[in-house]
Amino acid sequence: MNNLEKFQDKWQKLWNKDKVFFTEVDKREKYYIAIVYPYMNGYIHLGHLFTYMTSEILGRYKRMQNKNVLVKFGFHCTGTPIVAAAQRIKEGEKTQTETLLKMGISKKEISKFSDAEYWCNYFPDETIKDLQALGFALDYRYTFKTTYLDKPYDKFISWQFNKLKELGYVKKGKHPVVWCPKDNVPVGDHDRSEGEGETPQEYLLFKHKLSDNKYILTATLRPDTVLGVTNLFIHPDVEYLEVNSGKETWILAEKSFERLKQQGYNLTIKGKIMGKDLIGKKTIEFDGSKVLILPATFIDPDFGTGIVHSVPSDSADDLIALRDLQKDKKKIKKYNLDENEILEIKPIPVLNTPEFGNIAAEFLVKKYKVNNQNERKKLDDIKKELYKVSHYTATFNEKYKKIFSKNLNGKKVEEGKSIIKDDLVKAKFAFPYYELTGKVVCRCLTPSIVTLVSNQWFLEYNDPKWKKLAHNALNSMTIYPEKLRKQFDYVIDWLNHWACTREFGLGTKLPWDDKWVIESLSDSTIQMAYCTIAKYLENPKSYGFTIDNLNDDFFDYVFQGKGKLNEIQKSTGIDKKMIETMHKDFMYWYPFDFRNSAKDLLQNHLTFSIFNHTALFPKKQWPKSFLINGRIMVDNEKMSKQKGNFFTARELLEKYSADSVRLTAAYAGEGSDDANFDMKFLETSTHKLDELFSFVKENYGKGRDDKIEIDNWFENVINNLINDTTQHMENMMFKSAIQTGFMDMQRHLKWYKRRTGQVYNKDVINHFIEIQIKLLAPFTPHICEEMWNLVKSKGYVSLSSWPKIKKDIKLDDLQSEILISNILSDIQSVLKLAKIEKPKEIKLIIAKDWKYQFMDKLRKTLENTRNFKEILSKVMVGDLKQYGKDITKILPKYIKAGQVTELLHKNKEIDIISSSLVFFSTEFNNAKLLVEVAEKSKEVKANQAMPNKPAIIVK
Ligand code: A2H
Repeated sequence: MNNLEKFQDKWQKLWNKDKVFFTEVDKREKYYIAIVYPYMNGYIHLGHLFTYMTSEILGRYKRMQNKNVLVKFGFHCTGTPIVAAAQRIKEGEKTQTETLLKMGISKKEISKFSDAEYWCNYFPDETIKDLQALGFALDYRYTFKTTYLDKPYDKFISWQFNKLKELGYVKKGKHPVVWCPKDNVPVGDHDRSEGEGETPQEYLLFKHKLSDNKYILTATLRPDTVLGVTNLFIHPDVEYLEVNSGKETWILAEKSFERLKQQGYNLTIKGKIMGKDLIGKKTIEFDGSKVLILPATFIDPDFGTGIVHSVPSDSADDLIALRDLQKDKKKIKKYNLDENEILEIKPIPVLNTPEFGNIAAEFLVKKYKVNNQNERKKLDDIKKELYKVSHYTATFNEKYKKIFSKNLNGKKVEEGKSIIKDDLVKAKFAFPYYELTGKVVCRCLTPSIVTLVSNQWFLEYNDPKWKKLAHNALNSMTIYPEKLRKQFDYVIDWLNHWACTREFGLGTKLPWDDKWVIESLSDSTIQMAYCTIAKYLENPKSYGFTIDNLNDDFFDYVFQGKGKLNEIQKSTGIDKKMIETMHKDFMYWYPFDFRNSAKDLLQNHLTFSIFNHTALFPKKQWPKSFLINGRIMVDNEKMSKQKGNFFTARELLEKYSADSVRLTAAYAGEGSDDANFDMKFLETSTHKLDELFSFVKENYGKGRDDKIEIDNWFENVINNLINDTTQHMENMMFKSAIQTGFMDMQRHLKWYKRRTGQVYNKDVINHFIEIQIKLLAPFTPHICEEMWNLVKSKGYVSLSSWPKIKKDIKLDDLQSEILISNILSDIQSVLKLAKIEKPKEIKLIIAKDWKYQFMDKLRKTLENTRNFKEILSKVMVGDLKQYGKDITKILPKYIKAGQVTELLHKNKEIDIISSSLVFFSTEFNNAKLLVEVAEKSKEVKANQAMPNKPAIIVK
């Protein structure tokens, strides 16, 4: 056991014994941090650890700012993964058994894991052990788990869902859902091995009449352009299906036949037909017009129905395919088409698009210089650009005056699109159809499909009223980093009906329909409110009450201040005072101030949390801030079990001290870019921290009483670093905080050591040590407590106050050391040039007076111009005129550099150098050091001396 490990055991025990992190409501300002809870199918790993460290550091920092800090920690058990894993153990499945064995669970114990509930008790207990071993500053009385296994939490979720239902935010309906055809369940974001964030997108299928009861189907996102159809495009070499749907026959591609069946259509295959066999035939359109079926190769047989209706006025794909054909006489002949008829097909203007005119596609095809339908990149770019512009800015032309249930002439597409859609559906010309926005694979490795489920319960995230509230809440929040705010806005807009129940899995039963269990992304949205009173509800015995009769009235009172206390006391059997205390605690702690997670929760959990808060709590209790962190890599590689760089927290703690692991994780990254856990840094951190400990032990309270220039400098450096580190902490930039608060502190200490010959000023070194301990305390608390104890002998650094700046920073003190370190490196260069290893004498020659005057003038002049002649004329004035020759020689170098920094005055320079002669002498073989001014020097080199850059002569 090394030093660090010894300290960590000792301090963890003491924190525990003295209840250092016990949290109670008090008079101080509060700060509430809500850590995202881990899923309880294993031990926490480095990924968790990295995310949690942000909250842990912040909590310790806020505590040192004398805030009353509550940190939430819970355990997520909801859903099917645990149940499925337990089932696999029951069946003796090999991989699952091995997974547990690899975790270090003994063979004897494995059989216990065939019970899902066992997982939900085992892993929370073990996670607490891990967090304790890592030195997390948590009050474990506030922890809880999800599902019916935690009775009060279960009641709380029932309350939440009853409330949401009352508000009209949970409804039964028939909506498209991402579905696993093997497991027969919705595939939520958390249940996917691929395709997080992908959703069903709604298209309309148009029915183009080919003959009595026979229709060709096409898919579109743009029903608004229905009056601009000029023809259909079909792929000549694709085999299509003819399928029966009731009395009708539909022609479509095979994939779309399967998808329609999955979406609930009763279809049977009747026959097959090649695309080319349909070319030249005509269909009747919605407005009664007849259009030709033509060949095109840009068509994807796996997407939509594999057939497209062409609107060359507003689709660049369609326009260019039409042009390709019009130019291709061979093809026209091949398919027996009438050339004149083909040449006559022209785009039909239907929309007016600002800047693009009434045939937008033509405008863009020209702008992007598209030559043919194979230029996919250009065409895809146009597609994206035009879709947005058309939707938000284009207006319908006069053709839309009479056809639809409302006069749409002059109206915006945005307003009219849904009217057209509804009319087309009513007229049975069109019907909705769904495709996934991208590939989704279930955790069971089966590709997911879209299916329409009825009788399912949905959270109505599509509700415009609710969306508006969510936007309002987001507007009032701080988002770290700010650039991700846009993404939240986007997700709020794009979220749709959310299937919030499952038929099996662990969870809370839907209170009014107990065949359903609430799924895992829906039972975790306002758990932060529950945590504020978890101390009581999870430990009712210690507060002298029972939770047997918790009901909605109870939660109404605690969270919303509604209802009559007397009656609630009666119905729950909980004393009025106790209920009132819980209400007060909640009001004190809420809202939560901070929550962070990796990016994958942005598009679901974090956004859901915003939605649900706006539904259930008043504005002043909406979330305050979210931070999105990157994912952790190990030595710049993705963490993976195969690569052997996947670590659980306990694996790391077996080999390294908690402080080293914490420091390395915190130093891995900041902001939302992926972070890198550097194994070398981890190795060396032990040594670095040990070294710091020895230094503190040897030097605290020792040193001289008199103060010299370098002491002032060091105090100022410390001030600067307190300032910078505090700034970084405030901005949640913890890697930068380690850089300034530890690395830079140590770097400057090295210089101070060197400059003082390790004879420190007692007050200054004491001050440094105390500040260093405090700046590091949120990151490496164990060793910091030990050092604090060494120097202060009582109290906890965890409870001490964050350092403040001692006095104003004087520029001179910092500059003096820059001067000394520059001279130091200049002497080294001169020695190297002269090939002298052990100098006997070093002479420093200070520049002549006029040069100081000159440099000052030059510095000011350079701020305005870099013109040689102009500068020369401004500089060569008064006394300086006589040095014209010298000045013209030295000027170009400074003009090239572009600026001159403010320099120390000659007298100050001489003072500083003179007081550092002993230092230079010890640095260079105890050489004799001499200083002289150039005016009195006989050395030829004296002329080279410049202000703050003495000439150097070595012997
Ligand atoms: B759109 P997204 Cl006026 N192969 O309908 C290639 N393209 C296909 C297809 C297939 N199998 N099935 C459908 N599409 C086209 C009208 C339209 C469309 C206009 C303007 C833009 C536009 C008339 N054609 O699409 O990949 C269909 O053409 C651009 C948004 O989901 C369908 O809507 O973006 C569009 O692709 C859907 O493409």
